[in-house]
Amino acid sequence: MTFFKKILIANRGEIALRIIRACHELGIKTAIVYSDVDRNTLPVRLADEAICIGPAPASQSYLNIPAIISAAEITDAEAIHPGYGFLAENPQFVEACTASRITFIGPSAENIRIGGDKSRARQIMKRRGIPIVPGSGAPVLKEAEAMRISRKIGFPVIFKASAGGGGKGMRIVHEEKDLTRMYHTAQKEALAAFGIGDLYIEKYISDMRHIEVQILADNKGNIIHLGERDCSIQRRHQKLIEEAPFIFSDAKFRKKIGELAIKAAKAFKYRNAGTIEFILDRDKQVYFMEINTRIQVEHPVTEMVTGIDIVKEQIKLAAGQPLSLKQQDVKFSGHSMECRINAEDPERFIPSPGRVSLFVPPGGQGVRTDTAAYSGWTVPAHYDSLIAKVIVHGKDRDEAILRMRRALSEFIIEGIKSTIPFYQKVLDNPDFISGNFNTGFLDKNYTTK
Ligand code: MV4
Repeated sequence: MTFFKKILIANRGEIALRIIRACHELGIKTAIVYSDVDRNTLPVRLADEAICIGPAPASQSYLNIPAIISAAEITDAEAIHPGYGFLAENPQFVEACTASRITFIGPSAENIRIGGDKSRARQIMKRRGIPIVPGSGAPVLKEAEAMRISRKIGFPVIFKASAGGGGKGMRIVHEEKDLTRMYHTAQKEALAAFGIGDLYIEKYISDMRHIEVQILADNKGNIIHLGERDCSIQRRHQKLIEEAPFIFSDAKFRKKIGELAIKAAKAFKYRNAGTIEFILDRDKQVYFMEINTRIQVEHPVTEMVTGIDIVKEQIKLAAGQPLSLKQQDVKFSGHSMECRINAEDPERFIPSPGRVSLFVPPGGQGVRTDTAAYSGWTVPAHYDSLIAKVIVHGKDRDEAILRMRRALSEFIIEGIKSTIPFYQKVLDNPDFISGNFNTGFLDKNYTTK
């Protein structure tokens, strides 16, 4: 069993620390890159080596491919873990790693390209007989064509950016008279955000639930799934609460959606860890939505219910090891939930960077807090405002909710604002408690505009 001797981590914050922990438990040395403002951070302190790669703006540090490749060469790292965000889904970065004989811990450049071309991913799924929401078969390049397809599938429809993400270039079109305006604004927005204005069309599914399946694939094409997560509690296309399993799941549902996810991953010739996202409609019909080609923020809820360390698995798979588990070895136990704690105003979600004068994360039975924050640390304004993930595990969903309330109530963060009070409200909402929610839940119940 030879994995790697040293891995370079091309990320920051809680995920950088998460990766360091996996490496050290595997006996692998770690090197990390950091920007000027991240000098006094826990990942920099806990990695075996750290290299400053530039000033705070990500474009000059965490997105600087030559600087990161040089850091791997200087430290003799054999592999790079990109975490999530930054370069994690940049196929050119994967190719730069390969050109320098460095292993990218993640999927192939081609996997990432397909993941980033949502219209094409849909077409591949359709050809393989995986259900997709009715809509366009290719990017819709003319307004007249958008009208023809929308009339055919029936309003309301939703325009989505082929290169999409984060809801940019997404528009719901309720009636024919809105189409022209929506088509052009969506196209403009997509072009500005991604440099590609291509749109595709789907039938708009009201009250959809966002259900996704974690998969693991080795380099020989063996693929297993680690069950589903419900990520329907979103605000402006940012997931805020995730849980596993889906409250209305059972062995039959899990087998069905899990096998669909594996079939989808096989169609993409997928490698390493990934996620297949599905739309679930009110009749519990599942439709492929997109594929995420990275370790995700919410991966811990799956770890809590399966006992599998997904980051360690990523490393072993990238080293060419065959999958160590068979599907029947994956056992599910209890219920897990994650709240993403941001350094933001809990009412208006406005970023609240600054010095954290006191930071005491929750603990105790069934509580895991993934964070790189500490008392005295300063949250920089330059990056995403996620500062901690509180993840709980309980024997069932009710126990997980009680435990999450208990954990949040003991979490002390002073000096900056955090979104903890927002979660405390949601955890008391009867519809949240009963599982009676969908992706429209936050917009309906909370003035989050
Ligand atoms: C949809 C949808 C309804 N029908 N797709 C996709 C990404 C995720 N963040 C939101 N997405 C949606 N995809 C179909 N076919 C509804 C959403 C959606 C949404 C769309 C526009 C504005 C706000 C939204 C809030 C939640 C879900």
